[in-house]
Amino acid sequence: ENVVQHKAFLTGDYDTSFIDTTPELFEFPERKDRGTKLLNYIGQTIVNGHPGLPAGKKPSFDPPRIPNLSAVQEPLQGTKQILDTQGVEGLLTWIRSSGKLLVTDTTFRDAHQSLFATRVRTHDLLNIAEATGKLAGDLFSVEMWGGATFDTTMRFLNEDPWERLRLLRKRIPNVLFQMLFRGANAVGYTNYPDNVNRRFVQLAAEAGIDVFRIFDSLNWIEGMRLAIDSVRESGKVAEAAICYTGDILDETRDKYSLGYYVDLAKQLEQAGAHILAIKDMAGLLKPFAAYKLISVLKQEIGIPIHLHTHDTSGNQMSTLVKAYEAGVDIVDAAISSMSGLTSQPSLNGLAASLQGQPRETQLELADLQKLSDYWEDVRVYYSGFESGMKSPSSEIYLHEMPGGQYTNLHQQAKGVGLEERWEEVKTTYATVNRMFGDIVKVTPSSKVVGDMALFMVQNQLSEQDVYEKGERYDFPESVVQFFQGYLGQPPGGFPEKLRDVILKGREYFTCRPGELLPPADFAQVKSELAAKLGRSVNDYDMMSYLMYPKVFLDKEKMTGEFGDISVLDTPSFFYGLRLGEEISVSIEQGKTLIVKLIAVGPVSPSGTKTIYYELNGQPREVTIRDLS
Ligand code: 3PY
Ligand code: ZN
Repeated sequence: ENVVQHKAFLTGDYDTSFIDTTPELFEFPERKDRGTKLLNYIGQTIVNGHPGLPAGKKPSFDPPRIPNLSAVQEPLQGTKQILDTQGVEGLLTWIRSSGKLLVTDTTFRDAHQSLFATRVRTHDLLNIAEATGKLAGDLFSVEMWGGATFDTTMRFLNEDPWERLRLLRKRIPNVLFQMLFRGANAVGYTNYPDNVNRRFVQLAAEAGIDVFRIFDSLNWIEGMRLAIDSVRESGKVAEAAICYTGDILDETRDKYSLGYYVDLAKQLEQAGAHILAIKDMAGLLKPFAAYKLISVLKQEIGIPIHLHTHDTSGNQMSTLVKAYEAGVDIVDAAISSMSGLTSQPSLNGLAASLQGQPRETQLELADLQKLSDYWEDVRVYYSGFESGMKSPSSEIYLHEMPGGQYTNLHQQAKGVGLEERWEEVKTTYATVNRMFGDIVKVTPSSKVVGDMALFMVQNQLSEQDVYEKGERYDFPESVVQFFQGYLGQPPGGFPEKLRDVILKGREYFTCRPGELLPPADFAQVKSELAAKLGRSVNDYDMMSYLMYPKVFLDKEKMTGEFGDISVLDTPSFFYGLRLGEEISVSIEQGKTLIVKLIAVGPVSPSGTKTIYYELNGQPREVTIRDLS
């Protein structure tokens, strides 16, 4: 509120001292600037493009089909109400007696993480959120947070991950929200101090997460206990995961045997897990192996079992069906137009497969189709981030790369000029796994394997070269830290010869990294951050900063420069505007900007271009540096 809007001013109820005693009335904050900031962002995107996408080539897109929801009955009642009214034990009892195969929809998280490098914007999630809650209200949960989303929302989309969570929660009041939590690595790539992880869980629970899928990237149970306890303390559901790798049916490969997984599952149950997840992040769990594993687990443990897989091989619908036969309680799937390949198997397909069976899903095919229509339309906005994979690939059994990593590593390889050598990167990935002693590969251990593979390809190093000439090379920081023990301990320990080559005399440890990390001083971090940003900060900001200090500060800087760009539609966000194109941007409730691109000037001698617009009918121009 500034002076001209002040009630006292409007009613003439003031004397001149009012002006001296109320200086804040003369602060005209950035509001008057919001239009210019947005024009700058659009101009910047037109001239220099969005990272990873070509500049100046905005394709034509039809508006997405958003389902009409007038026939849906309110109020909505779903698993969220069961948890909120009956608590975790009530929910577990309900799971056991529901009489149907329960389904988690991963479309909002793992599907796009795995298909196009986690680039889906909150804007596109919000447009289908209400329909998801209403048309798929019988879902067990919606996986919509965690994993790589925390990083990418800030790094690539200039969004606040917490805001995404809050906004979705408002629109989907009836279905449990689920996140992927990397144990001691929270939502990052490294271990964080214990008090940071504990606080993260509390904040996520407060902001709307109900089910925490907790895993450790080396299946090291010591790395998971603190997260399990924190989730239990927050009154939410602790779903602890065994990460599946190898092949329990292959008797020549006995490191990850049936016995290994059963033992791990029992330990997790004892550690307090409410639900056991089988996290098959690379899609290696073959149909008959799933049948065997789940049949045995059903006998050996008492908690419900939730199966997660990726369909890279094309085999995983069969895996879900065999898991169903073995009595699995909950499975993950993605809306059909966002399913398959490195993503999850099709939710629509699964619902159809089980129609008429004793534990059919009770999800309506016609309703799921409407959700799929929407995503079919929206997916094309992101095609620049897809890997180009066109068909299922059994190569996954050779390189064992997690679905969630495939497109990300592909982007990373492209970024360092190795696009042409992608095939080599994949085979080297398998070599590195063998060199590391055959480890579980899932974030962040998978990133270490990926970093080492890229390093070897870039430096033309064979396995032999690493042992023979390794002392001449500084290996990537992530690889060094891995061998020091910062991600925990792999089953069977580290290969010593390679550790010596990598560490070059540096120390390593075998205790839990959290024991070595001093606790964060939250009050101090907050005041430091407030000073850096010149504004007050809350615990959510603090947590984003603790997870990703540089990424968070860069995001804040971008916001300072361009304002809130999450309000833009996705094609305009990625490609700017075409000449003559007009868009309407709702910047807040009841406030809309109409932006039209009139002309783009030539490059000036100083290397800038002038962009001519109409903003709400008024001519405006901005000057943008051409970085090409
Ligand atoms: C993540 O940690 O982001 C994953 O999806 C691992 O599978
Ligand atoms: Zn996954």
